[in-house]
Amino acid sequence: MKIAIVCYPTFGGSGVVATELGIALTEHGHEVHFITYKQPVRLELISHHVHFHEVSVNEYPLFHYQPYELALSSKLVNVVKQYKIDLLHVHYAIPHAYAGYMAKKMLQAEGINIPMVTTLHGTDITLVGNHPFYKPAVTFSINKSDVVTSVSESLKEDTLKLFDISKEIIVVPNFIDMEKHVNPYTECQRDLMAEPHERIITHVSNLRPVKRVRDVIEIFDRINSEIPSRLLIVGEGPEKEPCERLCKEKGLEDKVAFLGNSNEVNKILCFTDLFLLPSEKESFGLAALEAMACGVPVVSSNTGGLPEVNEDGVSGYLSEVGDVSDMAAKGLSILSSPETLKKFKMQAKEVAARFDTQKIVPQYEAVYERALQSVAL
Ligand code: GMT
Repeated sequence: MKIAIVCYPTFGGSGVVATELGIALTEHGHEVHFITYKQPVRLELISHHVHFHEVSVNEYPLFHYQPYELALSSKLVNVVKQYKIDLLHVHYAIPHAYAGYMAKKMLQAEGINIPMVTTLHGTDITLVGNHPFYKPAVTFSINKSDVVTSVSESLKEDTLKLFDISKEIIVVPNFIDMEKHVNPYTECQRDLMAEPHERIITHVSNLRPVKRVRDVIEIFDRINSEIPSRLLIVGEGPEKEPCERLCKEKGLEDKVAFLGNSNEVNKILCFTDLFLLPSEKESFGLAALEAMACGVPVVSSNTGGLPEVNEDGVSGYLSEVGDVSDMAAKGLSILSSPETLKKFKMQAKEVAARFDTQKIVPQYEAVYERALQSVAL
């Protein structure tokens, strides 16, 4: 099948899922065309089955806002025609589903009937998409997609609650390539990051307010006062500066390292003992799954889809959003002895294996078959 994938190319869960999906699809013999404004960060163009088409928007003084959706839908039309694409898969409703639908209609006018699959990732529904500025366009483009998927049961429920949806929503969870995470429990190069008696705690996100990174520091502070530890914060975003200030106020500067955006997250997770994800909202929590696949237990909030991935008492623990004392107590119980930690590390990996690429990618292929059938009718 020839599939065009539209996504956000930068650091962020939806772009990562779209890129990893595209790569996995090529391994299943499909030809994949990424259409976006920049080469996706995890994409290496090493296979002739992978193509990247850049969408560029020329600056024009008349435009106060550059019309990206227009450029994207025109690019989609051209790529579909030139490469004889069979199917569009757009990740993130805004503006991708909207631009995809426009492309579909333009192609239809030329006698080309192409199905569009829309995958909802979370913030396109729970944070941005339901703002009155966007809601009618988001509702319209979801209802006009040939097949709609969401990354968790929780996001499906939120979508049905927040929008007037007439379309069935199929849940296809985030996934992880377990083969890439085969390292058994190992100390890796932890001596670069911590003293032998210290535990290593990690948080990875785009450091936006929704991630509650200040809670991460509060939880760490409580754990560190009982078990000497180090905190590694990976990612860039608006919460970085306030968090650096908070660390200073608490006298934790020497204990907390802000590592910025990193392509070496797996290496960092390899020597991590505990992962914290206390988010306000989280439709799935790909970062938690990546940690678990590396054998790192997770203490997270119980919001959104997190209970679907982080099994309470097995791969880690869940707490109410904002309950930093409870999260610290649960973190301490995991770190309390080497035996308990080892048990949670093993269990985290076992739970992650439920979301292996090999199990989830065929679900997307089944969705594609369904979408193709829907336009053939
Ligand atoms: O929250 C992020 O880090 C980025 C965001 C995005 O839109 O790229 O991630 C969303 O999609 C991921 C992939 O499906 C999910 O695993 C994340 O839970 C989701 N983020 C939120 O719902 C806040």
